[in-house]
Amino acid sequence: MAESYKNLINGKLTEAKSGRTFENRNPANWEEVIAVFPKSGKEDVDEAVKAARAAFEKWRLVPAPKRGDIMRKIGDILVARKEEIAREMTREMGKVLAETRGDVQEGIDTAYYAATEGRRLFGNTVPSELPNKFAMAVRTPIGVAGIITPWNFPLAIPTWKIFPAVLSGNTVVFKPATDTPKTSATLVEIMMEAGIPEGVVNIVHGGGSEVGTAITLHPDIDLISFTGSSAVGKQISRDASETLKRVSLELGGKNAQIVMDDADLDLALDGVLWGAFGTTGQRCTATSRLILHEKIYDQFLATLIDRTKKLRLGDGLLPDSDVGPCINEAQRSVVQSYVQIGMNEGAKLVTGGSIAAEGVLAKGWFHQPTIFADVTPEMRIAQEEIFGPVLSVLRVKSLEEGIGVLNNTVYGLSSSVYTRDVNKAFVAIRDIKAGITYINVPTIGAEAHMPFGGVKQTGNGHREGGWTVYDFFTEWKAVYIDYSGKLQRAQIDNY
Ligand code: UN1
Repeated sequence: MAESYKNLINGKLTEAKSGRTFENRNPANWEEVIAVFPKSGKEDVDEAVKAARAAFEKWRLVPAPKRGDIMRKIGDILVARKEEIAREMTREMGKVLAETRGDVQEGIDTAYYAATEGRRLFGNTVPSELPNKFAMAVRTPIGVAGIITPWNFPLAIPTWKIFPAVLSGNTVVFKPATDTPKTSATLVEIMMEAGIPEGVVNIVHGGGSEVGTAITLHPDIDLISFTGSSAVGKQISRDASETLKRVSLELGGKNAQIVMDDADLDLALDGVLWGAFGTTGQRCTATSRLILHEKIYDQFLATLIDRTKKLRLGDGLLPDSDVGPCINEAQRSVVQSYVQIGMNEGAKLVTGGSIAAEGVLAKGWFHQPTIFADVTPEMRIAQEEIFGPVLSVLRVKSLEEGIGVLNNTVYGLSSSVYTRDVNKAFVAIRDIKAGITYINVPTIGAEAHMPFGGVKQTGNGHREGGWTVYDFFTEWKAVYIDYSGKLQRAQIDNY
């Protein structure tokens, strides 16, 4: 019998009111049921919001350094349980063990950053224009945050959102992805063990159209932080506008790596292999396009094809697997449909292109690492996010043309340029339209203490990570204190 999980609302384990459940399965071996979770609905969200709202009135008054102490403890527990959580995460979503360890590490880094932020949460003091008057701006908690997260970083992304939300004094209703509910349940369990009070973090499992929509429309939720597809992000934005919620959206990408003719080509090769096929291409920062200078195009492509063919597909728990499965059958079908689109558009399929179902691979949702060459900028495989192990290769004559091609999508999350020419590097940093630009580094691998997010249709202008995410989870309050003992009229009595 598979393990059975519940929601956690106001510190109590509760079934979905409907009594319905859903299963969570291993994408590398679909026969393996990992656990059963409640399929919740609006009525469960209502309970969670009530609990979070009541808890907010106490939690907002806890000194931030004290909230930070709990964050430190969460970090310590994550350190102690890192290996166990990583193994469970690989079973749950398929990426290889080195990567799930990295995912947990990103959560640890975020916890320790939040711990220290409890002793900062800096505001500003500024001079008043009037004598004997003091002016300052302080950060205040906002209220109840709805947190809706994807399956590709089942621990790291929830921590990016929940830790700063809670450290800032907000309370949380958390809906994790239905493909990865177990890692999320473990995270919440750890938060409780570390001393997060009942009601401050509530987890409600279930689908986007039921739980997600109920969160987004709920009048008593003040802000929404969402990472996922652009289509869902746009819907959330529309729904949240009904109650004028503050919304942070982290959506799609069509990230590119440019390789110039002066680059260290071995380094660039390692970079694109990792960026394109790490996490089976299922990162919003994944390298989906490779833009090669014409002088190195043929040589680089040949070596890339060779190295890609050597990547070993397999269960991420096995030490010799390089690339795990797609998350589920539907996602693998999306990948397959883009392979068909690429062929119909006249791009040249140079390796991969099929599902991988030899031997034990037949048990899971594996797809061969796939490369299309001779892709042109207007093709759909150069424009649309695929979220799988498919790389489109384009040819350019100069850095300027490369940057133009790189910028020519509706997205703007991550970008990368390989060059040894410092002048070219700085031109690229200036002219690339993206939230993240790497020089001689692949498009993946952002660090937890730096701003994370994108421009254009990748998001709506907010940033996660580092100090910047605290701007989203706090509200500025301007405070004036007049100690002159008389009425002083600003803009009037002093001019
Ligand atoms: C994502 O793909 O949604 O920068 C997040 C990276 C990781 C985070 C990716 N640290 O690739």
